Amino acid sequence: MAIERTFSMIKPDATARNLTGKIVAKLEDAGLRVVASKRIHMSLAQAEAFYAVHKGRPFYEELTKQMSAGPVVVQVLEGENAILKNREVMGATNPANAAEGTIRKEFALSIGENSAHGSDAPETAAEEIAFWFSKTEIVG
Ligand code: DAT
Ligand code: MG
Repeated sequence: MAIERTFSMIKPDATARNLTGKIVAKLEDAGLRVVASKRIHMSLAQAEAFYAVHKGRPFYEELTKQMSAGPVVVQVLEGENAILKNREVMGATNPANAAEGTIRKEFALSIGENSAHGSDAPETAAEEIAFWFSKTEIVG
């Protein structure tokens, strides 16, 4: 299996409840390594650009408002099969469907305020990493 990099974000609902460490611990316990990390407060325009793939969906406005409403922690994770592994540790988008022990099962408040983001494929991982990080900020 290949060593991959993926993009991860701890969302405003989670930073507001001081859950950053608990979420990172779950990722690290699964064998993922944080090779870049920063806390930022994105603008509405940045949220709209980052989530442009969802433009036109009924939840787009709520989503972009929530993502720019408070600080987030953006991260690059590295490890075996990191893209899928991160998605597994996060759990299903809707916390009602998330498996026991996952980030969203334990911490998410709702389908919108679901505590974590993770890239869903190699192409989106590369795009999302490049959206938030320069090459020199990633230290493997
Ligand atoms: P994921 O974050 O699991 O990749 P997604 O890409 O389908 O899910 O959607 C991006 C985010 O948009 C998701 O984390 C929360 C929000 N969202 C998705 N579907 C929603 C819905 N039906 N109602 C409210 N928010 C939703
Ligand atoms: Mg997604």
